[in-house]
Amino acid sequence: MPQDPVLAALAGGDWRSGEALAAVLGVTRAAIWKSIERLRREGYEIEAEAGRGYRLLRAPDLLLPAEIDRHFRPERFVGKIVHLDEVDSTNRLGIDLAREGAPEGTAVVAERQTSGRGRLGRTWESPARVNLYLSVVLRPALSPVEVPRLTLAAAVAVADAIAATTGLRPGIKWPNDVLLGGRKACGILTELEAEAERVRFVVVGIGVNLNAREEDFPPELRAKATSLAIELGRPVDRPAFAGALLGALERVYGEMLRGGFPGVRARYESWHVLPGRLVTVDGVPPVEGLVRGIDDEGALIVEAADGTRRVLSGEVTLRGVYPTD
Ligand code: BT5
Repeated sequence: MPQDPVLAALAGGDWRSGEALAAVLGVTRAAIWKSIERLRREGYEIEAEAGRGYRLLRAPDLLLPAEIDRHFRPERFVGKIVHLDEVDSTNRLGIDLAREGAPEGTAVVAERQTSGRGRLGRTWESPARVNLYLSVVLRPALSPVEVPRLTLAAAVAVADAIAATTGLRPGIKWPNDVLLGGRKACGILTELEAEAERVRFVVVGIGVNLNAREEDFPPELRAKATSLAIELGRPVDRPAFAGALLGALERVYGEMLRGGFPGVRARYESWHVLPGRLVTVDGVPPVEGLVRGIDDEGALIVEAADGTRRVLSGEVTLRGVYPTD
């Protein structure tokens, strides 16, 4: 999405006169003033002084599309970002937009969710203005059974983005929890609409705890949830992280379309924390054993007492990572 031209012209933080802005952008000075007023309403602090013009002092700490755009140059994705202060669920809105024909890469971000969705009807805690709640519309040429691999690929994108922007070392717990220091920092929920053999669209929903403090989580979650800020001891730049994540997602998604899951498997394995651990995977009956790793289809390989098992879905319980629900 093209950045706001006035904002782009002020981005360096230097004084720019109204006259010069109007000339460069080919609009009237009144139009410049209108843009300044709109940016201020969005929370930008812009100083104005007679004779000198305008100067950008501070961008708001919000996930505004213009701020995310500064950290994301789309190649495959359409680059449209819908930003809301509050929404029930970014996935719900993403699905509605996809049904209306939203192109691939359309993203929804919100400062707060009132009904953030986890898997299997669970809830995703979504406190206001501290984290990232992001949903991206994808239209991959995949069959529905291949879609869970896309969720694994999204976990790789999150881990890559965390490592690249903070230097922290995240871990992925199969299938798609991203952990920091053994606690959950991110959850991914992929929803899709499909015909028998063909996916119509996929909405990949990603919740990343960025600047949440312990007290932003309900008490029962504090022992098993964390955020980038808790781990780093300082807040992170939320729009910069969102931009980095969109870039990582676009890259991993491209690799997935070119080479299938085998193309991202090695990167997944580099973050995976389960190999060599004893686990129980729920199901009827549950599978218990030693994790060997994953295969080319993203299935978890577990060495059980009665032989090697391929697990395609389920909740993994592991002592010492975090207590399960
Ligand atoms: C997930 O579910 O981990 C998927 C969460 C996906 C959330 C994103 S936010 C943007 C998009 N829009 C949505 O409405 N959803 C997606 P699951 O594996 O079922 O894990 C849910 C469990 O994680 C809960 O039952 C809690 O125990 C725990 N949990 C809830 N909120 C959390 C948080 N903010 N941080 C860490 N753990 C949390």
